[in-house]
Amino acid sequence: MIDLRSDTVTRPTKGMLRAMMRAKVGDDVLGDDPTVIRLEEMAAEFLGQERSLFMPSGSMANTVAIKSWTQPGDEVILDRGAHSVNYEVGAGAALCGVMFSTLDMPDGILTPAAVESAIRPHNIHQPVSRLVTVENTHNRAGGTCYTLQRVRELRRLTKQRGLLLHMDGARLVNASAVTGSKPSEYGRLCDSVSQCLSKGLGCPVGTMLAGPPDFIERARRCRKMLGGGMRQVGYLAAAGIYALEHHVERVVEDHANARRLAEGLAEIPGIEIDPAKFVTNLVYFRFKAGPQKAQETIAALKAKGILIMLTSPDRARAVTHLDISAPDIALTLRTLKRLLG
Ligand code: TLP
Repeated sequence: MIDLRSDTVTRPTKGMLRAMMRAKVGDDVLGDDPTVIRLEEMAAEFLGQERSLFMPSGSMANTVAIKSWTQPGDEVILDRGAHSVNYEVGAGAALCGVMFSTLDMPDGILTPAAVESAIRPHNIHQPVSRLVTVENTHNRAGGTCYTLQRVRELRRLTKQRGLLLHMDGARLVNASAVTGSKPSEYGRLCDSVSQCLSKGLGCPVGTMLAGPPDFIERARRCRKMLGGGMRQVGYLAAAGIYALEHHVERVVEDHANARRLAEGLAEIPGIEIDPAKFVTNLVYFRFKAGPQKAQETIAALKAKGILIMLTSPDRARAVTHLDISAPDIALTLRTLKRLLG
């Protein structure tokens, strides 16, 4: 099976499984799981913050970050294509009671001018602009990356105007590999930052949410409220430790495979793609013949053991990861060529 639907589909490697089997565990809700404590210390340093918290998912990390920074009625400024707007089941509204003020950024990357235009004046009639969220890399925009300089500019603006800055860093290690700026350098500029363990880093589950101690204390209570307090979770934390030690640098291989894929797709007549746009592990493309051909092709690929996800009627996403090799990409391209030829 060549599963390109997402980088969330990876299976633990043998080394990771060994680390999980050997983990020393306790009860993390009672605060005494030694492996979780170690992972949280490592991730805090990795993300340039004082403390971190092991979350069950990236979605819960975003919700908990929003809930820990805001009051109901506050406004959160973010890109219209953001994961929190599109794929978190309305949690911002339902669980945090916040309004989303969405900006239309063509590449998903917020500019200080756009954010500034969305900040509300202090006025008794208006919601309070409280939080800016940036997504790095930006999923729906095709894995676009923030430069450190851009985050610095946003940091300056949010500080000046009394707002907070959260980074949804589900794929921050991928952004780092492209820009050369460390996750800790990005993290230091934000009030809170997350990094998923279950995507490019290859863990079965988990996301680290990092920030200052008072924020992490609120986040811990909030995670418990949402039912995300976990018990002998050191077995999963051990996978996270293993991933931070062994799987960070290797994401460049995923980027190289995504590049091979994007360039190969550009040579297939039935496909529309600008390969230069994809610099990380996410590749989006369109079937020129429209939705029916798209569906038929995806089904025919599936019958041959190749899984790709449609993200709209004629648009698909293919994601490279730990379980995808260069020969897998070559086979995918050969099969697609035959199907569309
Ligand atoms: N993204 C998933 C789907 O939910 C779309 C995927 O397959 O890409 N932030 C970003 C930028 C994400 O892409 C995702 C997952 C999350 C947060 C949420 O992570 P999980 O799946 O752990 O809740």
